[in-house]
Amino acid sequence: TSKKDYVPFDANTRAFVYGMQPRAVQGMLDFDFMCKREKPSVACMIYPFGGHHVQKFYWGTKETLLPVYSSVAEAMKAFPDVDVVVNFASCRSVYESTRELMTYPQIRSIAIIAEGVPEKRARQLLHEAAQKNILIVGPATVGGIKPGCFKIGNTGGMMDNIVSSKLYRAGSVAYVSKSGGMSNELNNIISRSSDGVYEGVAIGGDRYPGSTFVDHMLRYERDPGAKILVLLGEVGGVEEYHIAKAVKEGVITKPVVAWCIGTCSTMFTTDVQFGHAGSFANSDLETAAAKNNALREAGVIVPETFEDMPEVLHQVYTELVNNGTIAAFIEPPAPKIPIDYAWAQELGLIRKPASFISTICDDRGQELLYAGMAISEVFKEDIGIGGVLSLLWFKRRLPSYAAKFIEMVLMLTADHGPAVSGAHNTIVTARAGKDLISSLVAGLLTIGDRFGGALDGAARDFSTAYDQGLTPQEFVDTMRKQNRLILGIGHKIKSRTNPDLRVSIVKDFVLNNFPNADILKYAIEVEKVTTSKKDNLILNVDGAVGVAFVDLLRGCGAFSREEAEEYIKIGTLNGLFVLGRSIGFIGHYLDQKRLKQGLYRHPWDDISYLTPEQSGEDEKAPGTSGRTLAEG
Ligand code: Q5B
Repeated sequence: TSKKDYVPFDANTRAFVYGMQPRAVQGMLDFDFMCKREKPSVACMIYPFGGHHVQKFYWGTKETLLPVYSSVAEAMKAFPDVDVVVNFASCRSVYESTRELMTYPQIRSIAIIAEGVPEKRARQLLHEAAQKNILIVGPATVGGIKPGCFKIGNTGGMMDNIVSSKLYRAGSVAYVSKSGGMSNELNNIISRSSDGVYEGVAIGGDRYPGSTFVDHMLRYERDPGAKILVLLGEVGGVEEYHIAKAVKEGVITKPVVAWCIGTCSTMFTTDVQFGHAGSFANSDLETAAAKNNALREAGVIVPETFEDMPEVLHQVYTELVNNGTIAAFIEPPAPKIPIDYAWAQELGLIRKPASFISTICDDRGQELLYAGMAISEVFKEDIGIGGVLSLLWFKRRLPSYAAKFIEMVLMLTADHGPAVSGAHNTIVTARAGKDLISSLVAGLLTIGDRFGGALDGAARDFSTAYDQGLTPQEFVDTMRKQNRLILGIGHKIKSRTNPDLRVSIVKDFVLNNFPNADILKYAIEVEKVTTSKKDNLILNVDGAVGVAFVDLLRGCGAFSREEAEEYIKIGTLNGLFVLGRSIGFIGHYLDQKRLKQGLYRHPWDDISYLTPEQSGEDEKAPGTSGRTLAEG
């Protein structure tokens, strides 16, 4: 490219991001937008898994798509203008990926973010990069930033931080430090004590960084945009001495303000390893104090303490403004940054009407809450499935007899053999090769007024008749006049002489445990009327559970009368049958699969074919009687 060799990044720099790092990419794009770049600095991501695809990002308030290539070769071919790579590969794969990247002559700079890269590997990479004249920043670095131009990965932190340090426009101070945290501190100090950062690089905390303090300081020396150089060194290593030498020998002529942190290490009675791998003094020479002295002696401006650094920097800056080295500066207005919705919400800056309301369960906190009850409490108090259902259906704890009744209903309705409509459909569906959910749903979809879904209707009709003061006989007569079946009455196989013991269990429990069983008692009287007409017109399981639940809702003290009516109206009670019978349907599904039953086909001889009479001699299917509707 036509770039000067001391300028690795400018306002036209385009980069590859190696690794799936959408947050870092979004941070880079937000920075670009804030700097009023025309094109995003990220050309594409390279991610070896998942094939070639695109990912959506914000460009300001609008959205844009960035490609993701699964190979370096494809990315290089698609974007020959890219000369920087931000390599997020892990310490395990970064060696191979960096070496591969370096085989492409278009690449001039690579930032290696990974921590824990083996020193031997790091040194091999440096050697190869030096031969190819490629600038390596890192390993173990957040990267670097060129205000108004380009930002490597997550450098500079959140957007509000970038704005407060004015990194959206160039200043005159170029710095080099080791880590992201130290760089952030410098961004802040420099923006307050001068016209701001011109460029900043964190070389990384490892013992063998890809580029060193002096490499960058020499670049800054040659770059006319950098007027003041800042070095933030640290205990460990001898890199800072190279700066001292360069200043002493006049290789660096621009004012250098420097400080080595870690001067407190002498206060410890034992040797101290600070956060970075390289921040350990192997000899007195490597202590921060010794390096600060050497820098001072060489002519570098070294404050008395780190706290004095802003003041010292400000003095240097003012001198350069006064002598005309730095032009007077008019601060442009800070750009407006679109902030992510989630972040704005967290900061309490915006509000939005929710699309959904939920009042039964909350999974947002550390612990799941069922109607306000922590899941650990659910188990500590051993509230059982009846208690859980009370919380999730009725948003309250019910008396223990009520919870027990609910459990009892689920157990009673769990199954009634393979012949009932729902189980039959589940079995047929399972045998057609369908999965559990399809087979279960096929069974559940048969639940309705006639089969298993008469609970709500029974609850409604019996309680209404009772409330209206109709005698059982009047109720039966009224229903007959209206040509309506009484929901909850009648059974295909159960009768007075073949009683349904499930119903007896319900009756016994309710009559012995509920404070009030008015509606159940009323239904038992109705049953006497209907069975006097026909033996199978008994109070069936749907009816018994339905009316008993009205007694529960009305009498347990946990509901107002309006609430009790509403639960019946909104169709709560059929849910008990649906839930209970799901246990059985799943059982039937598993049974069929275990038995490896093949496709079911209903036998012809079990179907009366009463088709319209045809003219001529029709071919009859084998095994059919061939009788027609006309023949009777
Ligand atoms: N008649 C249940 O009918 C059944 C009458 C009636 C007045 C009535 C029928 C019915 C209401 C709905 C209901 C829940 C279809 C049932 C359940 C779960 C299950 C199932 C299992 C399990 C049975 C013959 C004569 C006719 C009718 C009259 C019948 N019901 N009159 N009110 N309710 N009930 N469903 O035996 O004069 O001859 O014309 O719809 O509560 O689903 O185990 O199988 O756990 O899985 O086929 O227990 O009663 O009688 O329809 O031929 O009627 O009785 O008008 O009179 P059937 P039909 P007429 S429990």
